[in-house]
Amino acid sequence: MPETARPAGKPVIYSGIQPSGTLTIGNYIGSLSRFKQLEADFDCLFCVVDMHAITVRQDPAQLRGKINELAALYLAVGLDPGNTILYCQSHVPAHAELAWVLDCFTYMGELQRMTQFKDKSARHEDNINAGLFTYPVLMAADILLYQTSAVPVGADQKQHLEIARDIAIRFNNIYGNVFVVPEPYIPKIGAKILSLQDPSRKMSKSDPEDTFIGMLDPPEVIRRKMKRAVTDSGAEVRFDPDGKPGVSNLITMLSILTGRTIASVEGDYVGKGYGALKADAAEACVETLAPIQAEHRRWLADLTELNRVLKDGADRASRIAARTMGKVRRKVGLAPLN
Ligand code: ATP
Ligand code: LTN
Repeated sequence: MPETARPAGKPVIYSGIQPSGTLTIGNYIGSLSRFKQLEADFDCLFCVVDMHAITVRQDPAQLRGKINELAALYLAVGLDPGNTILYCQSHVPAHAELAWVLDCFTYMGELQRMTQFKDKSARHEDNINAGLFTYPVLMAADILLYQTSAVPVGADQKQHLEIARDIAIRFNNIYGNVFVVPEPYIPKIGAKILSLQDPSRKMSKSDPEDTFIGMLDPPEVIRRKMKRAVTDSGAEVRFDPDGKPGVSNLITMLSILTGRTIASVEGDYVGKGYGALKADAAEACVETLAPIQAEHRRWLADLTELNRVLKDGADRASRIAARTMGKVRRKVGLAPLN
């Protein structure tokens, strides 16, 4: 029988988010909001990638809190843990195990080209550690362990997806059909929501507070941050990402959060100023986030149930991961476990 990389079934979707801060509206638009729609047609695994988060120094107590906070947010957007596998990366040691093997199939030169490594090493000059450098290999292991077909992420992760594909193809060329080669699944609009204070950069949860709308921000904070968002010179509300990046960023958010086209949103502001756009963008965030925040509070009030969900997810993920790991061990020639 020819060897296939995965058993027949629905295609697998995999994604991860770092518990490195409070999720932003950028994380929501670029990733989290899309997960629920995928649940029906795919076998989904969503992960709290806590091992990735420690590539930057974290306060241990705070990190533990952020892990619960993120797990509760995954659930608060409506993911069904009876169907989707929701778990914490460090609960499944196969991630670290496969990452080591894949390290031996990844070249220094490939990792040196990663823009996230360059960015993060510039921002954390005192802690340019080896984990920050091999971060994309751990991400490749996350994805390849589960024979993933598609990975929903924001545009910033495109380069990491390419390296995951290159590693999978390289490994398969040597050992046969071991891994499914994953495809990136990046939204056409909203793949890169920009910082409210510096629209030349993406919105990021590890940046200062006033640069992002947090998914857990109360309404008055959202309104204040939006009011202070940097807009562009001139007064006309027009969608022009190169000439008017700040205004275009607000139009994009408003369009996605209200389910309207960019052109129709733009049309509403003929003859109106930036103030009206900011106020409406703030209200769209408030309205989108209110029910999620309520669900989030409910999940955090029941940590026993939250931990049960994560434990069940880790057990299910471990069983799938063990199949891939067994095959990898055999193919590479590591000592058999018997
Ligand atoms: P950090 O600042 O700690 O690196 P981050 O805000 O970049 O965090 P991640 O945990 O790295 O967030 O990313 C989670 C998901 O959100 C990924 O799929 C990523 O591509 C997506 N994402 C992150 N920032 C944005 C953004 N500004 N716009 C759209 N999608 C985004
Ligand atoms: N590197 C990603 C987070 C991440 C991920 C993954 C995303 C870790 N493992 C696997 C998709 C699939 C980030 O920084 N956003």
